[in-house]
Amino acid sequence: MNERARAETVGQSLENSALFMPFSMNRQFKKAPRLVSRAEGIYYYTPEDRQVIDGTSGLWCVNAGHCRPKIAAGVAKAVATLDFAPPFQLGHPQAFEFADKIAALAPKGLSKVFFTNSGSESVETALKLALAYHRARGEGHRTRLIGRERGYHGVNFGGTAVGGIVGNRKIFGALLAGVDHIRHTHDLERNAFSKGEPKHGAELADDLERLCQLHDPSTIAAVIVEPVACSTGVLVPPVGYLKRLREICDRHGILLIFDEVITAWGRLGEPFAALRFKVTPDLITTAKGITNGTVPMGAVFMKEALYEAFQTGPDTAIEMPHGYTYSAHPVACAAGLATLQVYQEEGLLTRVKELEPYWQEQAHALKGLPNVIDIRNIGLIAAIELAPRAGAVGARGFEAHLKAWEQGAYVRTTGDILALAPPLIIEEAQIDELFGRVRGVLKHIA
Ligand code: PXG
Repeated sequence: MNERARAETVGQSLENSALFMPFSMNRQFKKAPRLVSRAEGIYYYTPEDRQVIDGTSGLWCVNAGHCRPKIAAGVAKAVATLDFAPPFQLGHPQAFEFADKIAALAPKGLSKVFFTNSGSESVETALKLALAYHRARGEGHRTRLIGRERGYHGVNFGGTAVGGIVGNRKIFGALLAGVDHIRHTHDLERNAFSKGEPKHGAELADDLERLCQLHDPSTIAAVIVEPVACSTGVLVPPVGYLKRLREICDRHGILLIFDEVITAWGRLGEPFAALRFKVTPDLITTAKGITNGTVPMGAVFMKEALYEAFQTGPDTAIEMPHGYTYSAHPVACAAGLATLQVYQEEGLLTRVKELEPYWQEQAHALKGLPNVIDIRNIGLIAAIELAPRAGAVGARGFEAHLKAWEQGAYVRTTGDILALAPPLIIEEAQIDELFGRVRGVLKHIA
């Protein structure tokens, strides 16, 4: 049976499926499903065994490539040895080992780690820690949380509130009180076709100063931004922008949180984007690549001073009434430790430094194709922005997504922006293969 015929058969059987798919067009998908049944290296395989190049590392998480035997073995061993251990008032050795190992990779000073199960939970944890930290130091009046337009910080209430993607916010009511947003940095007029950090826009960081004047800085607890805003379509920070945000936060005693759910774990050629941009936040949230996407896990890194601020009551007091049943889950810790071993043995946390010039060149070689209004890149990430069709924003982008799938490339799209971020093990010839397929798609999209 050819793939189309098979898909139709599967489609019929999925149309009444119980599954409510997340962030998906359920009706469209169930009519014409796109399914994968196995994966290896940088490729997915459909149930018909058609090979599809994974242009987005799953959902920006499979940094070491798919189905790595060492990670599979680590996970299998953990499941059979210690399937679960309560993380409250009890521990298991791998939780401590993993925390110490990843803290050693974090920017200097971010020496303590709190485990969660996802990026969304990491964000909630970081926001709560920020509020509790100020309170512990007698600054309980710092209750405001500041995000940025077009930011994505997961889907729980705090993350949705500080997030700045309108479609993700508008149907969920009032969200959190006391949240405000600084302006986003996307500026095609001045920065289209930038390679790496765009030249213009450092001054947009001063929008934080504006909010400080509006609300009074003493009311602001924390600012959260993605160093590179990926979900919204890859917004690379302008030169000097992050440094300027840091300075404003320092001036006013505001905590700076970098949401590195995507940008950590080698994506930008360093273990964390903070190291690449040489700007140190007070907290870092992460997830995804921490276990190469195999087992759900997230983490929040914090400066020693945050941890210390909570260690003031009697020894018999619980310092932080926060945590999850599955914080530091033994299977996730095993996946994380095995992932880290693979990252380190293969130099993946810094490999992108070597790949980036070639990646950049190939991405920008798509300039001039129909409807391409911008190409931008940093690390092993690239975005191709297409002009929207009149009266149908997103239609061209979604068509590109579908066509790419047909042509053997899995590519994420958000609106009319294609985002590419393959596994960090990709070779130059495979970069050619990926861009070759994308080129084929763009040539044929009206
Ligand atoms: N923060 C950031 C910066 C993220 O990118 C989250 C928080 C939430 O993580 P969880 O693990 O709760 O999903 C994310 C997640 C996409 C895409 O295609 C991006 C994410 C998730 C799904 C799709 O851009 N980022």
